[in-house]
Amino acid sequence: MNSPQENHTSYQSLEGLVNALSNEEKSKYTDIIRSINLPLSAFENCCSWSDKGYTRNCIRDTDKFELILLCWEKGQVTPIHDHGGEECWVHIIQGKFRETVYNVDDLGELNVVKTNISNTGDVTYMSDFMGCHSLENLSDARSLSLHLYAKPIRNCNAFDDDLGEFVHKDLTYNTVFEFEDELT
Ligand code: CSS
Ligand code: FE2
Repeated sequence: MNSPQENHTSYQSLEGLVNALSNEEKSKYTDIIRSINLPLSAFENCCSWSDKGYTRNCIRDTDKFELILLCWEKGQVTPIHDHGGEECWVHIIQGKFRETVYNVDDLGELNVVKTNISNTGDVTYMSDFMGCHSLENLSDARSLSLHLYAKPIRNCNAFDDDLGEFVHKDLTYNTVFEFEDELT
């Protein structure tokens, strides 16, 4: 069997990546997201940072998919959350992350199913049938992760530690990137 690298070119620009995601079927998304080999500089205009939490920076949002760059200060972490019924691929652009996967048992208790450490270049996949998860920047420095959702996630359920239950959460962007040929 051919490796993804043999089947697909490595995407040399963000625009090339976005075009591939627009033109290909969802069944190709795992191969595409694994083939990304972009320099850090490709993402520098998409970054924003906040002491309040990781930031969500939109690269492209269509009816079919959503590609966002998450920017993490040291120690920042997501709440435990699901993915609104959509598929989620994560490519670590820079840094080291811990993913903790949970399921909810018959009593409504959250149980850890597994933890997974990802480093620069690693790709992970998540979907609601696998449970819910949290992601944490374990690096001693800022980190970047690229997230592909198909279709886009407009909202999800996130665990509220104070309430001890999941709450509905609308997902928003900190920044929206515009490609040069789209600037007016
Ligand atoms: N689902 C989270 C990131 S961890 S996959 C989000 O989109 O904010
Ligand atoms: Fe997630």
